[in-house]
Amino acid sequence: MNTLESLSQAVLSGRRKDAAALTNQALEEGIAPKEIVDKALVPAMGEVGEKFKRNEIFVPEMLVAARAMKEAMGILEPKLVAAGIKPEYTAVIGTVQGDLHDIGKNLVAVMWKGANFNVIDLGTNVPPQAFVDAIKEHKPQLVGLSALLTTTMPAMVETTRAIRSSGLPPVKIIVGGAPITQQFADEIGADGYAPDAGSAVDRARELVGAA
Ligand code: B1M
Repeated sequence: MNTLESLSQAVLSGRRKDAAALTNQALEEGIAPKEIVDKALVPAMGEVGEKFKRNEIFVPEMLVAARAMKEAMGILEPKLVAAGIKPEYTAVIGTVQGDLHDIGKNLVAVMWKGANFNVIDLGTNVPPQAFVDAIKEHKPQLVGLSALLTTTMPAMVETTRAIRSSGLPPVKIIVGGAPITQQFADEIGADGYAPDAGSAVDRARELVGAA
């Protein structure tokens, strides 16, 4: 197994220290930081998403894999920035107003980062106007709204409405969270829905035209 394959395996199985050591080893071998991201980290997180979708792994395994990826990215990010390499797509994500649940939203954010999106995470209890302001500032291709409470589903409607009527250039909206369905997404005029963090990567890539 070469270094990139070993790094992929380390991320997949959540071995944080190995992920850091193998990232440094790959750099020492002269492998470009972008190649490490594209050939080891992104495929590893892609596989994590697939396994999660198939219920072969669960939230804890996903979190340790994400932590290992973060460790590797911590080493690579300064080098990517220095080389002027930025992710091609930007996504803004947040849990809608009134809702404090963030575990699922954080998983989606980390999977999007793993798919090499620049992710602006607005946190929880995010008012519609804060999404609009973030779109103005960061010019994302994609906005992700998460809600875990049936009582905060209307905030998703408000937020979608605020974004659509803001006069800003069109942006794709993807929604998710335990009470959200494809039917609800269609009703509120969202562009996409994903039932889990793995599918959220597939939908995101489709919506920005990267799939
Ligand atoms: Co709350 N809570 N909670 N809670 N909580 C639920 C959601 C609930 C179902 C529990 C229950 O009653 N059985 C219930 C909602 C009922 C309803 O609305 N029908 C509930 C309630 C009522 C409440 C409070 C009102 C309780 C109270 O105070 N009386 C209160 C509300 C606070 C508020 O938000 N204003 C509350 C508070 C809390 C805690 C703070 C204690 C804590 C949250 C901690 C945190 O998030 N930092 C909490 C928790 C942990 C839960 C449960 C137990 C777990 C939620 C979770 O993290 N799941 C939950 C019951 C349950 O689900 N068993 C419950 C794991 C997570 C990985 O899944 O978030 O679904 P999930 O995310 C998935 C997908 O949904 C999807 O991908 C993720 C990964 O696969 N997804 C997206 C999520 N966002 C997405 C976005 C996308 C795409 C996919 O695109 C952008």
